[in-house]
Amino acid sequence: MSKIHIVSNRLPVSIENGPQGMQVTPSVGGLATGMRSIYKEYGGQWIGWSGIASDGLSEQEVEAIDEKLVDENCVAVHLSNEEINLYYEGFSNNIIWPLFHYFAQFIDYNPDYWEAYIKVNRKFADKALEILEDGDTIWVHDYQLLLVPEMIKAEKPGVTIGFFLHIPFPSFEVFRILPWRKELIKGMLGADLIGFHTYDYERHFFSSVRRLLGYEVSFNQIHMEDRIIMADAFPMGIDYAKFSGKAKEVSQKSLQEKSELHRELEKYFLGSPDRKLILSIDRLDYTKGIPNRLRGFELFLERFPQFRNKVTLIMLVVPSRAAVEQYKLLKSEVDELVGKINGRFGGINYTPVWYFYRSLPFDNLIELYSSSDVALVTPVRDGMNLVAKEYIASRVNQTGVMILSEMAGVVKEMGEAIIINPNNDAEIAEAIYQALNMPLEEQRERMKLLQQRISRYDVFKWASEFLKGLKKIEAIQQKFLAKRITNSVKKDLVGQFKKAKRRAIFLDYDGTLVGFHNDPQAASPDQELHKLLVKLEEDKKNTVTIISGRDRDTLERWLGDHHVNLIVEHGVWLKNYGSEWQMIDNINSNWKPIIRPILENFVDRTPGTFIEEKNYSLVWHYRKAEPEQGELRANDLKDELRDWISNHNLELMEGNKVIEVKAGGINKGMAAMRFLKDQQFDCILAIGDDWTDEYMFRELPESAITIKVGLKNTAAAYKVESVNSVRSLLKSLGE
Ligand code: GDG
Repeated sequence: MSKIHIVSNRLPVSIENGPQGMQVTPSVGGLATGMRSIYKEYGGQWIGWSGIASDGLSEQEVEAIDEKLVDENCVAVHLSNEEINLYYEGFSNNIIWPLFHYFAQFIDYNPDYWEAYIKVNRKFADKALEILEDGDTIWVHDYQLLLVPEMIKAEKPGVTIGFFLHIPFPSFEVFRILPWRKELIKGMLGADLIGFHTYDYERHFFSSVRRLLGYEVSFNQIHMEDRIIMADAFPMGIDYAKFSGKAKEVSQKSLQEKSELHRELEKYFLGSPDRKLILSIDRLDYTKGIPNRLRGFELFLERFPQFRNKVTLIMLVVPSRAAVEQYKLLKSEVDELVGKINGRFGGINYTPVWYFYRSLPFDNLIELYSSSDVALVTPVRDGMNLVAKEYIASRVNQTGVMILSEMAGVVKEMGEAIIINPNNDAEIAEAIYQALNMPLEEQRERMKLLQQRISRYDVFKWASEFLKGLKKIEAIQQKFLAKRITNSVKKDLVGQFKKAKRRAIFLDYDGTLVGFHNDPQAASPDQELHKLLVKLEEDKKNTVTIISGRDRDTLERWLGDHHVNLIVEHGVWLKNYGSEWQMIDNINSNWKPIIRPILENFVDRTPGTFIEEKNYSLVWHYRKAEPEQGELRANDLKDELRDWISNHNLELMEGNKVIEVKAGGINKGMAAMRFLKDQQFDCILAIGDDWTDEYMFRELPESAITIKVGLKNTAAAYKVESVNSVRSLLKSLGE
C-alpha cells in the first residue's frame, strides 16, 4: 500500500533527556492531533526536528533518540545549535515570519541565514527521500520548509507532494521585497497541491507565480513547462470534540474537584453579579496585536466608567522567541501597558488586567475559555488563529461573544463575531461595550451558528479534505499526461511515419516551432530550425506546410527560401511552394473600421499592449502587459466585442496572450482540409500549441497524427511538453 508521510519543522513529540534516559511524550497540539490520525493509519512516518540540539548529545544519545522515535513512527532530523540559529531563528523567524505578516521593517537580510536555510531544507528532504517510495504521498508543512517540495520532486517525481502554509501568503508587492523570492516560490511549486488557510493567501500566491515566473494560472491550476499543479484554500480546524468534551467535563466538576485557577475564577464572579471576564490568549508575538488590545481595553474603561470595577481582562501570554530583539521590546511594551492600565484604573479590590506570562496546562486553558464572557482576538495579521475556534468549541452553554480582528484568517468563517480593525482603538472599545451588552438570546443565536460551522469543519475534516485535493490533482495530472508521447509511443509514431509514401505535415509556427517572445517580430527562425526544416523538405515523400496566424509578409520573409507551403492568417491565404498567394475563400474586411477603435481604446488603457493589423484580421497583443491587468482587460475586451462579433459574422480567436478578431468561417481546420482536397496522402501529421490549432485537430481525418504542444485539454491525439520536444520529434522524423 502506498504510504502517507508528514514533514514539519518539529516532530509531534517532546523529548527529554531525564535520569531514566530519553523520554518521548507525544504532543497534543492541533496539527499533531490532526496528522496523527493520518500518517499512522497509512503506515507513514513523521519527519522533523526532535527539539534538542545535536551538538550537546553523544552518539549514544542520538541513537537513543532515534530508537525511541521508532515507536512513534517518527524520524528525527538532527540539527546543531548553529543550524537552529541560522535556519530556524534566522531565516524562518527573522525573515519569512516578519515578511509574510507584513512586518518588512523587522527583516534581517543576513545572507548566512539563506545559506543555512537551503542546507537544512536539504537535510529534511534527504531524510524524507531515504524513506519515500514511488507512489507514496508526503505532506510538507509550513514556512520553515518552503524549499523541500522542489527538492523531493527533483529526485522522486513519482511521489505525490502536498504543501500547507500555516501563515499568510503576502501580496506580491510585499513578497517581491525578498532577494530570494523566486527560489522560495519555485521551492513551493515542487508540490502537487499547495494549501492555504484562505482564498486571499491563495490569490496572492497566484499573483506571485504569474509575475515572478510567468506561469499561466487558470482557475486554481498552475501550468508549468511540464507539470500541472493546484493550489486551494483549506481553512484549518481544531479537534472540536476534544475541546467541547473537556469543557463539558470541567463544567460538571464539583467544587473540590476543580483546579485552583477555576475556583479563583468562580470566586471572582461571586463578588458581584455584574462581574464580567474578557479573555485574551496568544503567544507573545508582534503579529498578535497584544498592545492594540490593551489600548482598546484602556479606552473602553476610560469611555465607559460604569464598567470599571466590574470587567476584567484576563490575558494569557505564552513566552515565545524570547531571545529576539523585537520580542524583547514587545514584552516591555506589554508589561508597561498592563502596569499603566492597572495603575490607572485598579484599586484594592480591582485589578483590570490579570496578566499571565507563561503557558498553562490544557485543563486550565479550557477553564479560561469556558469562564470568559467575551473573547478578544485582535491580531494585526494572523494566518488562521485557532484560539478563536477553541473558544467557540468550549462554550457548552452557547453563550459568550467573540470579538475578532478582520486581519485573522479565521474571520472568513466567523461572520457572526463582532469584527474589528485591530488598529482602531475606538472600534475595539466600542466592540467590548457592544459585547458586554449583548442580550443572551442574541449571543446564543450567533454562537449556535459559529459552533455548527466550526464543529463541521474540524481538524480531521481539514486533513481529509486536503488529501482529497491531492487525489483530485493526481487524477487531473493523469488525464493530462495520458496523451503524452513517451519514448515507446514516439518509436511507434516514427515507424508509422517512415512507412508512409506520401506525408502531409502541418506545422504551426509560434509556440510550436519557436518559443514565445515579447516582441512577435523577434521570433525569426534560428539555425537549428532552418536545419530541421531542410531535413524534412529534402525527403521527397514529405509535403511540409507551415500553418500560422501570422501575416503573409513576415512568414514569407522568414521561410521564403524553404521548400514549404504557407497557410497564414489562420487560413485566409495559401501560398503553394513556387506559386503566388491565393485567398482560400472570399472574405471582406469592411468591419475593421468598427473594431479598430475599440481595440485602440484598450491599448490606450493598458500599458504594454498593441494592435497588429493583418489583411483580414485585427489582433490585440497583451504579452507585455502587467499579467493580471492583461487578463482582466482581455476579459473586458471579449465582453465588449461579443455583440459586434455575432452581428457582423466575425470570429474571436483567443491565442496565447492575444485576442484576434477575424472574418467568420475561416480557420486552420477549414484551410488544412481545403489543402488536402484532391490530394492523396497516406500519413497526415499536424502539430500546434493553441486554441486556433484545435480547429485543425478536430477537422483532420481520424487517422491523422495530431499533436498538441503543452499540457492543456485538447482534441489532438497526443501531447508534447515544449518546443524542444517538437524539435526532437521532428529530428527523429527527418533522420
Ligand atoms: C500558527 C499561525 C495558525 C496557547 N497558549 C497555551 C496553549 N495555546 C495553544 C492554543 C492554540 C495554539 O496554542 C495557538 O495557535 P494559533 O493558531 O492561535 O497561533 P500560532 O501559534 O501563531 O500558529 C496561526 C496556526 O499556525 C495553525 O495553522 O492558526 O495563524 O500563526 O491551539 O490553544 N496551549 C496550552 N497552554 C497555553 O498556555 N496548553
